Amino acid sequence: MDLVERLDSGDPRALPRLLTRIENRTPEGLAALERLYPRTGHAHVVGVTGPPGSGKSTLVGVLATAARASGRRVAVVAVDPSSPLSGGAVLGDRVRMMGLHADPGVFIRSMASRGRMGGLAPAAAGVVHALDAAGFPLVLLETVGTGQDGVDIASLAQTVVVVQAPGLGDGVQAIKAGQLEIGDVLVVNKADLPGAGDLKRQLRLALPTETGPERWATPLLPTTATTGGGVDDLLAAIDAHREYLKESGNWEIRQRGAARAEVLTGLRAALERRLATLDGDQLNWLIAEAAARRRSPDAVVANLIATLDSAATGGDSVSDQRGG
Ligand SMILES: Nc1nc2c(ncn2[C@@H]2O[C@H](COP(=O)(O)OP(=O)(O)OP(=O)(O)O)[C@@H](O)[C@H]2O)c(=O)[nH]1
Ligand SMILES: [Mg+2]
Repeated sequence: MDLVERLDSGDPRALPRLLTRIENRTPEGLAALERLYPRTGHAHVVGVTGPPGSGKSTLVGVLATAARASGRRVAVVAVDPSSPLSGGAVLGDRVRMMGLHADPGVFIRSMASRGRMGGLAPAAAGVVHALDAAGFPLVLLETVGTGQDGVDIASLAQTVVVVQAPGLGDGVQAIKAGQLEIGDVLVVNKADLPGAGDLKRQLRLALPTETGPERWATPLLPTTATTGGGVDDLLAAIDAHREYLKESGNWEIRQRGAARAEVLTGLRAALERRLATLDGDQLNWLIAEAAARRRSPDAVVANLIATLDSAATGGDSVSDQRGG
């Protein structure tokens, strides 16, 4: 039996092994993903993002507990857990503290972001697809909300929860950085700390005021993740957002957006890999030509496309063009 067959037969060891191969994009992992992909599209993927130390892992742990209480199986994926900045505990530690690890209805996976071939986004997408195909109705995806990867990963989610907390600097920073805009649900965590009320007022002012008949009104919810305070309301808001997406037709729109983002990211990566195989490092040579103002960037792009075209049809224009 291969790993997909073992997954289907209910072997609990199959899923983590499959995910390792998918994350590393081995031929076996990619072939498994091809077979699993038609089964995906059913999970509610919820991105939980926010600055280091805002309490994302703690919140994801109590959310998973609340979702289990409602009878759902839950998968949790933490990307780049425990940033050195915050000294936050890794997700696994939090989950162990909450006793979730003993629950077979909870599956937890941590992914490190550094030193990954081809970037984090394709690896995370593959992991989410596999968990979706494995039948988890709810997938919680923790990411630090800074940098391009954080934004890419948010596009995998149907619902994005943006977590802020007092004491991490100015809430206005997050507003300026555009981090709130990707949020379908905003959370002020650490509601037990002084400053939470002020932060909530600041964020409230930054929220769009006009809400048309069809628009989702972004909720702004206080939580105390360490005690579970406010978490039932947060889960209710997440579930309500799913209902809204389904009823408004936005579920399909988001899925198309996610597929589009994944295809374009993959295309870009494939293009870069192909350019890297051109002999004599033509890409860097042409970039140097553009930097030296001997060719325009547009001309360089046209040249590279022509080279890839002719390579695809078996010709070889590389040395000709370089000579000219
Ligand atoms: N007072 C208070 N502390 C909290 C709350 N939620 C989390 N914390 C604490 O904040 C610290 C960071 O929590 P984490 O859950 O690790 O935060 P994180 O956002 O996952 O951190 P990184 O993954 O490192 O970015 C820990 O010491 C938590 O115990 C809360 O509601 N109130
Ligand atoms: Mg964390």
